[in-house]
Amino acid sequence: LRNQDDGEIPTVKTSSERHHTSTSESTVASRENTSGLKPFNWSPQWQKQQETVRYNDDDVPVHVVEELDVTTMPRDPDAPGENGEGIIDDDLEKVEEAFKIASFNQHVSDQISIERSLPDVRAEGCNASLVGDDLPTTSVIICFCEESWSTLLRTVHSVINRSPPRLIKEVILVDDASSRDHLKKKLDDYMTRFPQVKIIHLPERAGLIRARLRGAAIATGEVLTFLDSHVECAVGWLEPLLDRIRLNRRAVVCPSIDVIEMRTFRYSSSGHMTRGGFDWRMHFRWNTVPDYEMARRKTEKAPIRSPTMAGGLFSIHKMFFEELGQYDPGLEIWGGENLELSFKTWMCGGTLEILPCSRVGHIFRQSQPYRFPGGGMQTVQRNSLRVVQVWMDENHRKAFYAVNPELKYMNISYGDVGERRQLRERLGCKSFQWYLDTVYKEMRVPDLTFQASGELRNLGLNLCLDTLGNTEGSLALYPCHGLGDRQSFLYNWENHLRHEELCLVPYFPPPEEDRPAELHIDWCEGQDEKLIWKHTRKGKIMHVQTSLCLDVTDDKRRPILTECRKTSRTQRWKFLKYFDK
Ligand code: LR7
Ligand code: MN
Repeated sequence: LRNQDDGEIPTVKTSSERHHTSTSESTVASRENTSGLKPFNWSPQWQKQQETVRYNDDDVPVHVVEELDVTTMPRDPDAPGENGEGIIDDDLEKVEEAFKIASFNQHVSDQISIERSLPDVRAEGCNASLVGDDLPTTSVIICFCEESWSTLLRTVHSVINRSPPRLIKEVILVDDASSRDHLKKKLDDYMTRFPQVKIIHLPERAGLIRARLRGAAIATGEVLTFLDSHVECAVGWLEPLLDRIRLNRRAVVCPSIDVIEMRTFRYSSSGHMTRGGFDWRMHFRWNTVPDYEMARRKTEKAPIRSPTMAGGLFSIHKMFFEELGQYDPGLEIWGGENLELSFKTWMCGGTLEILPCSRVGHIFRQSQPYRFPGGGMQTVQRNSLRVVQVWMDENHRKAFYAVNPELKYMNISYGDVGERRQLRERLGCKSFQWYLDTVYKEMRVPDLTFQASGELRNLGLNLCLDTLGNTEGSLALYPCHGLGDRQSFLYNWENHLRHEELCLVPYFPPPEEDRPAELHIDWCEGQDEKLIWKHTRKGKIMHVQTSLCLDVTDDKRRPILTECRKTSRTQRWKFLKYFDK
């Protein structure tokens, strides 16, 4: 793998062996001997595709897959869910039950064909794009734990129906010790209709990271393509991914992840304007593609360089995956592995891109149908710590701990990272600062001069301020859990109270409602005066503009602002950690 395809990515692979006198098109059948391609058409009939071979300016054969219009099918186009339509489910009891089982509306999913049609939401020009006729083969690896029947089947069917068969070396299903009956013999029996599907049932829960490693270990394709178990691959999804890797074997590529709405199962485009980032709590974030990256790209369909990937859906050359040391096998259950792979891809000689021509829908949900044996937040934090310890430089590690002081106090054991650090050394990877400067220029390393940070405890009630996960609107009081996250706040030298990049501001209900001012979380911009708080040694937190003090409602549930009193138990607050200037 080394010494190949380094440096700038070529646009088209040149070949001197091929000589053709014209750039005319012909069907595969008449060119079969020169192209090595066979026409392929696969079920179901409404997705029949025609393949033609064309020659580019360098006279290199490239093929283009021309899909029939997948939105017009011989079956009933008004059937539920077709063309990615959603269903409004009125049976609220069933919906509630479905959410309990699956964390999404399984009841609606069960009403939709497992081979439903989808709208074509690719960027402009994608359907006429050319890809090489010597694409590498891929093994598609899908890990699952307690997945619903209809969504798992829809995932597998969409892979098989919408991928050229010759490119799919195999589909590997890794069952991460699920307990549900339909994921055992019933699944094995069902899948016998697809000779290319292999199933591994893990006897013990491995977590998605080690489950993927198990799948990768038996994969025989040149490229590994990972998918979540509740996705729908759209027409033409695979060829662009494999083509980027054909051109550069250190390219790691993600499809654009469209949204399958968890309540209605409506498929909707996520557009062509987002890429992956992260924040200093080590949470993955979607960001708008910044101007410098927009300027570098010449067309809407051009690959988007992305600092990070969401984690679930991507293709990587098997050799590059191995060169990078695969995933850290010390990562448990869920989380962190997406940032690990993103950081090292960039820092150790690769590129990470999102392709607007490759579309895969994913069901985004708010909770999980499986258990976290070691606790959800604890597991994710431990994983994040391993990634931080290995891939960040000294000053970034400091920044990380400053923003997350709880993690220092909790003294989480993240295990031995010596081997992973050696890997970074051995590969001669670039620094974390290089990575930020080169591919994530808009990312700021936090200014470490806070006055205070960590949980904000009400001393009168011994409860902590909590965002409840809200990114705007009201806050709450909750028993202190000491895990940081939603209970983690910063007080900087500008006298702003912050949670991540958001600010705490007073909210005044309309006067006729006759309620006290509340504490809300909101964007920081353009509010100036409104953002200033004064935190005294005695524990008061006073909003300077209004001279009101941070207090708590009588039912002890919500933070409010009241007249400052000389002695008041509930107006006393304390941060976890205080700093000198
Ligand atoms: O112990 C487990 N074993 C598993 O096999 C836990 C999970 N899994 C499976 C699970 O059945 C699913 O297929 O792993 C997959 C991912 O878990 P999800 O779907 O419950 O979580 P998610 O979609 O929020 O996960 C996102 O973040 C994860 C961090 O570890 C992984 O990187 C997921 O692959 C990733 N999913 C995506 O990137 C899809 C887009 C979502 C976003 C943003
Ligand atoms: Mn998922």
